Amino acid sequence: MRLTSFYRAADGAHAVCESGSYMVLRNYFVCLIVVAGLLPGGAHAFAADFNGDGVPDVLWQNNSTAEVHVNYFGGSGGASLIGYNVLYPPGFSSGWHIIGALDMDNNGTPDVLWQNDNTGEVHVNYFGGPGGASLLGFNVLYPAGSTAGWTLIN
Ligand SMILES: [Ca+2]
Ligand SMILES: [Ca+2]
Repeated sequence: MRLTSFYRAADGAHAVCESGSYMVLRNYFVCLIVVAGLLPGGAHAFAADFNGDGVPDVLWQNNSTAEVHVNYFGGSGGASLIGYNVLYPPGFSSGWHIIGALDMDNNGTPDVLWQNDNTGEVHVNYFGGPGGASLLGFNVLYPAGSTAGWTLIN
């Protein structure tokens, strides 16, 4: 599964493929999505199929509380919001930011990559269960300080 990043555009709701052509939300394997007004405050989110229905779902982290939700999409063009789950309650992930959503342990459910804002430490949190919303465990990918001087490309 590929990582797709979502960003807010300044000039209207649209999606941009990695190839540079405009595309619809549904084709998440090849598209970088830009949706005006969907991501307030410059927050950004990641898309991956958490509930395994073949339609990408969107992760959100609240700018103030660090609460993280997964929003499930479906329907025509994968453009209907059909539900959500709370992956992390308010405050749980304070001081960390999401850098990816990929199936690291190959169990069919995307896992969440986190980087510490101060130390640069990187963890993977494994998910599973109904809707892919149950935190199963974690591992350390990079210990504190080991990513100093480097910028993640995603
Ligand atoms: Ca889905
Ligand atoms: Ca997984």
